Amino acid sequence: MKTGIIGLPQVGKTSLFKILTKAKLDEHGYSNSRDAHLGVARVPDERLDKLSALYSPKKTTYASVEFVDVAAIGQEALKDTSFLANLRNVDALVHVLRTFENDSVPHVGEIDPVRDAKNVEIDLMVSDLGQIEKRIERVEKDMKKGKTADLEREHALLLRSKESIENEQPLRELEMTPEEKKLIKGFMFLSQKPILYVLNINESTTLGDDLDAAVAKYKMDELASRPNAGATAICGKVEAELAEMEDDEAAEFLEGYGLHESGLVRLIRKSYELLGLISFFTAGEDECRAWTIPAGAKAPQGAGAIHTDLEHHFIRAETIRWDALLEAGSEAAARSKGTLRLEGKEYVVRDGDVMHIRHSG
Ligand SMILES: Nc1nc2c(ncn2[C@@H]2O[C@H](COP(=O)(O)OP(=O)(O)O)[C@@H](O)[C@H]2O)c(=O)[nH]1
Ligand SMILES: [Mg+2]
Repeated sequence: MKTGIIGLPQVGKTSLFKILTKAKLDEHGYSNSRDAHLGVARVPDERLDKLSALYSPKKTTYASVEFVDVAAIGQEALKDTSFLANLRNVDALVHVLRTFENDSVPHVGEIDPVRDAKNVEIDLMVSDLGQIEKRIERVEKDMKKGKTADLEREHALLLRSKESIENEQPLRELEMTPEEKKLIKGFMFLSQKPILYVLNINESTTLGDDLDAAVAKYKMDELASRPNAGATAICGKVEAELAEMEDDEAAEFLEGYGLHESGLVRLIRKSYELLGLISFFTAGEDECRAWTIPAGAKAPQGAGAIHTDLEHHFIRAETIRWDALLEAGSEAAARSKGTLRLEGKEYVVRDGDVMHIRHSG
């Protein structure tokens, strides 16, 4: 999964990127550059930590998410082909919105994340509209030479997309059949990408409550409730401090703010929800590992995430929920308790399953 971090200038995009990916970027030379930063974030997962404690494997492998930190969004940037290419390539957008106050960091006008969200959305839509209009022209030319069912289908869908944008409705809100989605996929429209709004809020002594309240406080609920959208909050400043700490110290630090988990954990979980992704685990003495699959995937498809051969030669999966395994204390104990099940090809994998794939060949 690849996520693009977008937003207006000076809202905390690069700070968030650095925290997520623990990247040590050169302080100098990124703020005005159009070059995108690429980094990989480990998906924190307490369930995997606990499985790892049980197995003491040689290696623990977390799921990962790729993040791209692009330059600030604006009409100018959206005309830049390399900027656009970087952004089109992502599966989802994290839109950082500023609500933190800091007089030394300039911001356009009053703090108003709904306004900022809408303005950036318009930029995304304008970029898509240009592309749509160009393509419509092309398709109409081709249709004059000879109509085909394919051309007509594409034409109709492009007109519908155009109308949607003209009504200020981003493409992620447009209902499409799976066939239509496939047809339009190649354009990688920006306003079609699922979006997670991330409010970057002020530091406070009641941060736990403030984070929970932020989405409603800044009236982001309406935008967040739209199709393929979500919202969460972080405090970039506190997260930056957390990122520098060892686990024990971090836990204590979080407690001091009335928090039980870091904002990043929540942010990544929300991204998974938004994209309809879940995790399952494989566990053994060599490796304990998290795998990411789409919700609704059946066991063979899950096996395919590990290796395509496992999908083709799938027979059954020995399956148990992560917490049931921990409760039993070992696979053998779980087997005798009957909590370790054998699931077949039609089994829909659930978030938190631990699986052993049995295969032929
Ligand atoms: N007070 C405060 N300042 C922040 C926070 N996040 C970022 N900043 C500051 O805002 C400035 C811009 O941050 P940066 O991440 O470079 O923003 P970008 O332009 O969106 O990439 C920097 O000086 C940061 O130190 C925050 O949560 N609180
Ligand atoms: Mg930046």
